[in-house]
Amino acid sequence: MAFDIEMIKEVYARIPERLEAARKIVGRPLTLTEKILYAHLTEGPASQVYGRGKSYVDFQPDRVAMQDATAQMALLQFMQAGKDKVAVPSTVHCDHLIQAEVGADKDLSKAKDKNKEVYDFLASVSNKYGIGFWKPGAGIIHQVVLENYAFPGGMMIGTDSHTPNAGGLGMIAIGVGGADACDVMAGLPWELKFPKLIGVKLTGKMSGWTSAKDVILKVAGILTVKGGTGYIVEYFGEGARSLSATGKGTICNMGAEIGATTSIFGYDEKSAAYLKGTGRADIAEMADAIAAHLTGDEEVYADPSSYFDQVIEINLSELEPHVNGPFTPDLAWPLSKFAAAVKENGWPAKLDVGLIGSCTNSSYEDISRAASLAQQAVDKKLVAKSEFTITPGSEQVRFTVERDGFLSVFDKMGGVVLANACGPCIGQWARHGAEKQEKNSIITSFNRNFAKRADGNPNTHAFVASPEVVTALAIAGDLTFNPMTDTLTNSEGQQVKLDEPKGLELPEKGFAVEDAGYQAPAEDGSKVNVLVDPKSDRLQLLDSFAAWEGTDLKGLKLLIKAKGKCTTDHISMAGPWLKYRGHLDNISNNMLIGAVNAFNDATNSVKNQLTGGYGEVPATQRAYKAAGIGSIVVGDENYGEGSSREHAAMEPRFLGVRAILVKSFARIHETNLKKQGMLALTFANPADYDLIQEDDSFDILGITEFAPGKPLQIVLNHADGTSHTITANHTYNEGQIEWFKAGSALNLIKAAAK
Ligand code: MIC
Ligand code: SF4
Repeated sequence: MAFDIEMIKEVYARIPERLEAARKIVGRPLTLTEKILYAHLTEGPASQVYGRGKSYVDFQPDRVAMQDATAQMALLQFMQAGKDKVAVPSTVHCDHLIQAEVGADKDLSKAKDKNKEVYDFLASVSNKYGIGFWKPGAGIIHQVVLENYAFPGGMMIGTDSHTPNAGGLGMIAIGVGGADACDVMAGLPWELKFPKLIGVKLTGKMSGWTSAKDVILKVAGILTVKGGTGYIVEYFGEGARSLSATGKGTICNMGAEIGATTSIFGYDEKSAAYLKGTGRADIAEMADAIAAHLTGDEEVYADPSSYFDQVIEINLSELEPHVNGPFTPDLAWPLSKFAAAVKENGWPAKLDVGLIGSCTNSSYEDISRAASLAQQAVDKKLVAKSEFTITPGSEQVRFTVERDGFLSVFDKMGGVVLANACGPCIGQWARHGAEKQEKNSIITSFNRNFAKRADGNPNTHAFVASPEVVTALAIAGDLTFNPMTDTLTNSEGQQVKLDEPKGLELPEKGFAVEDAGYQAPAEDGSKVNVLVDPKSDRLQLLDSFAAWEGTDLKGLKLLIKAKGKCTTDHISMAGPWLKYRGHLDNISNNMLIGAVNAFNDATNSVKNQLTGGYGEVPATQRAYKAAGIGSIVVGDENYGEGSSREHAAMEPRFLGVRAILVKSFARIHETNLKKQGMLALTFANPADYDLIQEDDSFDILGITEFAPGKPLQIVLNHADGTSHTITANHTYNEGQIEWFKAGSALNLIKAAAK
């Protein structure tokens, strides 16, 4: 239906010539990642070698995808860019704003009602500017993209950190902020620092309880939440070829949890089968014709350590199922060690809820394997002890698994099918009793498990595992149950054991769907009006941020010194705040409310240096803004980890924070800050973090000579009259410095359109 065969033909037509140029210039065999990146250079055939981890490079992505919670800001920015139509095929997916409460139908119709204004806005902007629109209920962005748009050898960006899901089908797919999407839709190049490469060699073959999810759960344990920063992860080997395309998608999806720029698998028979299974036999045929270009060179895979910056090897035949958590996705436990970890750490062993599905794990294969366990529970007279929910990733998957009887099996087990949407994964979960903040455990087949993420309760211990393991543990109602070794007592008092899960990669009768939920844009959108009610509390047209005043920044107050993990969920919480994603002023009231203040270990309580009293972070910052005083935010390692939401950068910018000074940044967030005209700085000496005191004010010096590679100096003026001068590094290149000077990257586009 919605894919663009002509565009793919063009991409495939230029690949051979581009790769020949790249091979000549680079002078050695190429990884798959390099092939796709070199085939998408703005400059055309490569004229130079780009340094991994060094060179900023302009790319020309083939497509853009946006989900409703980030599309609002992306499109509000695009509306200012002065263009009639998007320059590359783009889509919007309505998936984040649907709250899970009782079940799919009722929840969906309630969401349509509640979010009408936002959906109407997104539908009309899409219609006007030539953007494909996927209605609420159509599915989750990454699943819909995999089924309809992803193609081997392509390159896309998406305003969501799990965009890399499309790497399962051999595409370089990267999560970005809305401002980046706006650039590409406006026809500008997209800039990325040429990534370093991690090679993951998969040998052997999985069996039994192990699934693709366990590969990434294991990799997350090895690399940690920071370990992928600045890298693309390329998977290869006979083990890789044995995984289904959707299993590969799961692995790439969750590469976001290790901070990787993206992850990718080469084109193989499984990719071809998935393309055919999803109605794209023509693309499979085209890909077959250039198959050698859609995977890394043989020499590379024969001697990976000569070509990758880091190599990991995993033997799938020996890989155990894993459970990761709580509170962070990189705390990896092999199933055989998990029960002991639960007991030793005092985590609640009683499992309250098991949740399967989401953009990470809702393929036909996942659902069929989980259903085979649910069927066993029914056959063996086991009554599931935990609540159980199923979130299909798309209407096409939902329709097909319903047709094939899987949903009715879950129903017999007491499972509730939720809407084809993000739901509990992003805190859109009206979980009854969560407000009591009781200590409890849940397990999901999702990707993230940060504190408070699913239900807002800081005491919910969330674990992540494959849908199979989630289902088995939900049947047992007990986190210490190991389905591979333990038995359960059934309703007749007998001891029974669950057999290994079984499933099918693709439906035997093919996929089916009645209404996939797609709406094509108008051919000529010039007559379409986009209305934003000035009184709306959900949508607000944007004003430009002010240009830099041309001087060093002096007398900035410390707003907060954040301690420990500070993800985008801490900086701009999702859940109840998702409703304000199109209204910058309103959403700014959640700024940093989840960050822990290093001086009192409290959240949302910081000292107001003007009054000496303590107040909420947004209110304190609004007081500085009203007084015309700038401020600074100090943070720890991997600041801004997690989501692509640029609200986490726009809110501080909007409220008058001038600089973010941290030990290290997560990639997407650092770029988002730069795009919005903010100073994103790192401590040259991380121990200087300890010098920052609660009553400090700051002078940032050297901005008048702001230049690539040249550090800035920051004077910390302490309340007792003493001071320290520290060095702050930055990664701005020439172009990015211009964004800073103009006040934002968008201000430059606007100026050029005039
Ligand atoms: C997430 O998984 O955290 C989200 C919600 O999908 C975000 C995007 C957002 O905040 O809207 C992401 O991963 O980028
Ligand atoms: Fe939605 Fe969760 Fe996937 Fe993000 S990770 S796109 S919130 S399902």
